[in-house]
Amino acid sequence: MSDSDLSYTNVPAPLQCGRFTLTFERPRVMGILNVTPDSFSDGGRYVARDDALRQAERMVADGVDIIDVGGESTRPGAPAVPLQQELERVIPVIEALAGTGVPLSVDTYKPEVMRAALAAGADLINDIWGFRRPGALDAVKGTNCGLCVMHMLGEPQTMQRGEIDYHDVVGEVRAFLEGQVDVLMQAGIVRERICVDPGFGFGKATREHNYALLARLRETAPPPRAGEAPYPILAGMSRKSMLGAVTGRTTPAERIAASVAAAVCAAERGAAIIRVHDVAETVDALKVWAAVREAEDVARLRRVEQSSIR
Ligand code: 9MG
Repeated sequence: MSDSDLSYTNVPAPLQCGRFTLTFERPRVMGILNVTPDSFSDGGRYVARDDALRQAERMVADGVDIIDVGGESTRPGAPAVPLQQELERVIPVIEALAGTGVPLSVDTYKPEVMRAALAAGADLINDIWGFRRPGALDAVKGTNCGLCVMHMLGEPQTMQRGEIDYHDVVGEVRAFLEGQVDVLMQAGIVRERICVDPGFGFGKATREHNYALLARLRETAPPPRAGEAPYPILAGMSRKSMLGAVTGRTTPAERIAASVAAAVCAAERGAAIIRVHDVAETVDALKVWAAVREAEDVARLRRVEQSSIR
């Protein structure tokens, strides 16, 4: 049975993404490539360009579908990085990876970095601010890159300091994403270029908000119009504190098993793209998940065949 024979309900719409069109008969794995000395879980091991490239090669060998390059940590409380420094970290890595045949994403909210990254060969802009900052929309408007619109309450420097309050976290995240997708479409960006993200950990209390969002992941996306496929949802929970909150693991690097479990939960709930540090482990786990789905499909087809014979 091929991917296209599978009767998964609600396969997300394909994502136009620069040089690529990503389809979602199965969830795609986005590997995190932090080119920062203070990244929250790999401790800056891949600061040097060559190390970053080696890490990217490893991810490709492990079956990654997209590589997300970031030059500023989004860890709670992490300092902002000056523009020039972010450009110096990220652009040489994108240039070097542009020939790998893997779609390249850039994790940035700065319009200047977006423009330079697209010129260097990036295919997708992953903006934790959801293209709300001045100039962000203009930087991507006239291009063909994919856009990841993420929900965030507050900002990375302060988001876990203040009171985090939602009346209905899933409804409020969806309303924000719906509004922001509308803004993008009013600016002339077609829906085929857009994926959405509830922003796990970004202004959410560790347990109740994050797990409500995961449990009801499909409901976090703007509802598609009649006859349209759902928006692709990106889910990023890898090594985050929401996993520490239930496992008691205080060190991010100890949260690999929990991250893989979260990835499988997200796949089961319709995630199109899963952003992870641990590519090999996640790819294996999703293969097992997909084999179960395929066996369910076979059983379903058999039931249909038998009922039509009777
Ligand atoms: C950069 N970054 C860190 N966490 C993330 C998440 O959950 N989603 C997206 N899109 N980007 C993230």
